[in-house]
Amino acid sequence: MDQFTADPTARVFNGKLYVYPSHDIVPPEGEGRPEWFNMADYHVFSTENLTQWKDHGKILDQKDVPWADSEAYSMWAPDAVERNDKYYFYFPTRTKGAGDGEGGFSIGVAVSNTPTGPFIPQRMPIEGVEGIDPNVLIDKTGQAYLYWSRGKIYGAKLKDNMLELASKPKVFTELPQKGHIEGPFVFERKGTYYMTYPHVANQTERLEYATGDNPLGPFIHKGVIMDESSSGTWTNHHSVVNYKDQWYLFYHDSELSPDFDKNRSIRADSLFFKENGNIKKVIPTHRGIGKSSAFKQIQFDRYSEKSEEGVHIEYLDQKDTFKGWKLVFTQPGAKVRYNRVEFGKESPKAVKLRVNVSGDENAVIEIFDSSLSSVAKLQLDSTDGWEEISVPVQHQFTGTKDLLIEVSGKGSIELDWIEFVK
Ligand code: FUB
Repeated sequence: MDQFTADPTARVFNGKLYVYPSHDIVPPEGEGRPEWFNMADYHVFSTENLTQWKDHGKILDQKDVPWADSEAYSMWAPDAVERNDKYYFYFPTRTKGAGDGEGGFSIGVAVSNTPTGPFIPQRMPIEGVEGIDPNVLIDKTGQAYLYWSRGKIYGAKLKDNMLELASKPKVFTELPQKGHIEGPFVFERKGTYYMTYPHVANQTERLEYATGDNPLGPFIHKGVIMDESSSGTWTNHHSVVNYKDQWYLFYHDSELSPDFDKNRSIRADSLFFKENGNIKKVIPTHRGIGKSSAFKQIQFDRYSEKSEEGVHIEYLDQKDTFKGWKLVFTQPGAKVRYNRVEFGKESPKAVKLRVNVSGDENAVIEIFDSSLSSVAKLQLDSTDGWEEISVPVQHQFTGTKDLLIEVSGKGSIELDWIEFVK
């Protein structure tokens, strides 16, 4: 919520989840390419509970890559893998002298002793590779493969040094040849290799997949992992990761930049397989992943489910979307559910709500738990703008709960967040 992030590659290193995204920016006046993707550097983020994330700061800058055009703002979708206690960061960018036409991208490697850098870039890009969106798979025998895209999807074996190709690039002609295709991400599950990729089958990208018995295919097209975004964002770019026995899909959308789809933000949702190994389609949610602490602000506008009518979300500040959203209730009986709130072992004594109520003499906001017993009830007349109001909770409870908010009253009830108090 404090910078634009896109093309997320999620990886697990030493029990922690790391995300290596692209870093979309608006470039300084007169630099970069107006109305296009602009990225000057990379950050890495980590988490242990999927809710609290740490930004470890910048790990590589276009100015530090000896072979790159240091003014291209083209540090596109990256990947990172670990081998023999070293971390290899793969990234595409424009080569010096490539100009700003189509093409001109090479793929570089930067190496570090830790997942968070500093990453030291190699003097030259990987020989024999032209394109974007690198992805690396290390199979069970220890053989590493590099995948990338350039109109089509390519793959080749990597040498043990992880810096050079060990085989001639192969084009996966069995993948769609019509409609733009890019962003390969390959993973293995129960002996099956899943080749996943964004593809423009209609107007914008959707995430599709194919499977095979071998990392270099052939792959058989299986279906769609995620449909085109309802926001109209032209790109989607993803990765799939297993963390603590649950599969997740990391992807992006331009929800924090509704008027410019080249400033994107990472999202994540749980991913499930069918008995036969096929992937169940992932429907994007606002709620995302992880448990939210009951004792920190719970952004109910990132709901799991809501009534079709009588409640919607709006930005708190249209001019500064990083401030987030609010719920706006406009009809009595409207409901919003927020799953997986963690109370731990200690029951709260009260709940604080940040609300803005107008045009009402008798507004009621009631919070229920998963068994539909009332947790707290706030009755109030109109507020003086935004106010933080506390009410006692009505019974003792602990553990993980799904919460439901229901309102009644005739005016407009806006809710920013709720937070329980011990
Ligand atoms: O982020 C720039 C490019 O947009 C990526 O490399 C593509 O996969 C698409 O997401």
